[in-house]
Order: sequence, then C-alpha cells, then structure tokens
Amino acid sequence: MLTAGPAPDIPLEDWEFFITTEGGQRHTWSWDSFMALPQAEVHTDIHCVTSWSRLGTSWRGVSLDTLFEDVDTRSSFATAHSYGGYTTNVPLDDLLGGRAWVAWEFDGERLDRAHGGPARLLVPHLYFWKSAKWVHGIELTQDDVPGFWESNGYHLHGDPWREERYS
Ligand SMILES: Nc1nc2c(c(=O)[nH]1)N[C@H]1C(S)=C(S)[C@@H](COP(=O)(O)O)O[C@H]1N2
Ligand SMILES: [Mo]
Repeated sequence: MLTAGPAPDIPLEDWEFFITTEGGQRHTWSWDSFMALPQAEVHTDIHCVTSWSRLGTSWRGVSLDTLFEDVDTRSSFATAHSYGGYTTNVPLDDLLGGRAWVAWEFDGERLDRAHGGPARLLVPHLYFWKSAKWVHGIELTQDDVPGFWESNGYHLHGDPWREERYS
C-alpha cells in the first residue's frame, strides 16, 4: 500500500513538531527551531510491505535521539501522528539509538509534498508504512495502540527481516 488520502499542504510557518509524554508534558519545535538542531545524513535501504524495496537512498534530517534529549518518559510505545490524520505505532526503542529521523531532504532535494514534505518520519529498519509522511509529532503511550494500517490487519511491529507483515 502507498498513501491513504490526499497529501496535506502545510506552510512552513504553520508547521510544528511535538512530542507529548504520558505525564502531559508537550515539547514543540517550530520549523526554524527544528532546522537549528544538529542535522544527520542517512544512507539506507527502505522496504515497503507489499512489494518494493529501494536501495541506497539518501536523506537529511534530525535524529529522534536529538529530539528526545530533554524528554522525560517511562512510556514504552509511541504513536506518530501525521497532518491529515494518519497514525502509526512504534515501540519507543525502535525510534532511539540512531535508528529513526525526522527527515526533510531526500537525494539532495527538499522532500516534496507527495513524499511527505515538509518532513516525514524515517524508520528504515521497519516496513515503510511506519515512516509517517507529513509527520506532526510523537505521542508517548504506555500501551501499544494500533495506528491506521495496524488497525487494518498489518503487524504491530513490522520488521522486514522477520517478515512481520500481518497480525
Ligand atoms: N501520512 C502517511 N504516511 C505514510 C502513508 C500514508 O498513507 N500516510 N503510507 C505509508 C506507506 S504504506 C508507504 S510504502 C510510504 C510511501 O512513501 P512514499 O510515498 O514516499 O513512497 O509512506 C508511508 N507513510
Ligand atoms: Mo507501503
């Protein structure tokens, strides 16, 4: 599967990234404060659950480790929320340790709207439906709450090497 619903249009001056914790704290970044964070270059393969893989893609963005630096949480799970309403659940451990980014550049160009611009989640070690396009923020949860595709029969975790496709 590819994209559910139309691509939302988010002007950079309205864009915001949030992380909310189980205790009710809300951390937010404007586009400018997000761009002022340390930026990472990522070279990786990506795998869609239905058919395709793309080898050797290049991205630039901010590591989730950077965004979580000041976040105090005891949650084990996260739900990524996208502009437009898409959600996907990921264990918090899969977002940390240099394995996930909020990416805004693809192959040297600004990420275009069709592919999730201004910014998308990039979690390349999981199936690509976890890489939420038009990402708005991360909600931390104590329980693993199925997101959009996970509620429609796809796997809660989605590791391509274990072929975790369907639940
Ligand atoms: N917001 C949002 N993100 C999404 C999706 C979606 O429907 N909505 N589809 C997912 C799926 S199934 C895939 S394979 C990739 C497709 O990304 P691409 O359009 O850049 O190839 O986005 C993922 N992220
Ligand atoms: Mo997909």
